Amino acid sequence: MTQSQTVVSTLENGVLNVTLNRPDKLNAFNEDMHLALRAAFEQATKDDAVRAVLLTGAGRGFCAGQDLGDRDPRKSDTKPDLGHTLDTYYNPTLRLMRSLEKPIVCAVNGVAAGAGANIAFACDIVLAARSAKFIQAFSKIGLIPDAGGSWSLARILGEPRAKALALLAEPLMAEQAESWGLIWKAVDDASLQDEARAIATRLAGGPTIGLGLTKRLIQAAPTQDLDTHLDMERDCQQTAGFTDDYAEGVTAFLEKRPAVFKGR
Ligand code: LHQ
Repeated sequence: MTQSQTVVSTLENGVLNVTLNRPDKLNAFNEDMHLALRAAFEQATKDDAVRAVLLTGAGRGFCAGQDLGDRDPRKSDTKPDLGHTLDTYYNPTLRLMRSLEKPIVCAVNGVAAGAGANIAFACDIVLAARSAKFIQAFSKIGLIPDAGGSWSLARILGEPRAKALALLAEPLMAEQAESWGLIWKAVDDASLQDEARAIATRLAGGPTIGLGLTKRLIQAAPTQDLDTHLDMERDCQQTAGFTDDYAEGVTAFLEKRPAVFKGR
């Protein structure tokens, strides 16, 4: 199915394939693309047939952040309210991605700049083509890293690397991003889509509720103490234990056969 030309989405084997599709602009965000990407994550949230998401970009780039052609200061007498832009476009999508209790795999097929890089870092398992690079381009135009970037960079990398990347806006190659723990894996360009699809398909055939609860726990861990977290693990394990997929997983183990999970 396709809701928009700027984001193409299709459902295949439980995987919602979501492709940013403005290749002549390196998939920079215009209003239509913002709304279409959000709609895709809304579908992923509501539709039980979606059990994993695979996000990538069409053409040679992943996403170059906000379309700066839409923001030409020479064509406006008033200063823009970028806080409103974040409230209206980026932040709802980021919140949907983080609260979606299904895995999001990201295949970074080429340059990821500005908000484009930070959308990738909000995904759960990020693979990048070896030739891809990540650029916190914001400081070049007087802005701060948005789309969750100042949060995820500080959390994942710590202050020294987060600050240098954000203040200098120098490109970070995929292999360096992997060695810093910012992404899961850098892979050969030619095998990126196959490797990412294999991971997404495997996750879509997994115990969706257990995977979603695992995502919730790992995201909650940095902001709570161990006691609180142990209680949360208890509650999530209780929920997981009530699923058909848990019964199937154990039965399959005892019967020495592969489990067939239904996502419930
Ligand atoms: C683009 C863009 C682009 C339009 C490439 N826009 N056309 C911002 C403002 C408001 C609200 C809140 O949030 C934000 C968040 C942000 O994302 S700020 C950061 C915005 N992004 C950037 O500053 C990155 C700008 N792009 C670049 O620095 C380069 O294009 C990169 C390094 C991404 C790629 O460089 P190249 O591989 O050399 O490609 P290119 O520069 O030749 O770009 C190819 C085409 O894509 C070109 O169009 P053309 O018609 O000349 O072929 C670019 O103008 C266009 N393009 N990024 N963000």
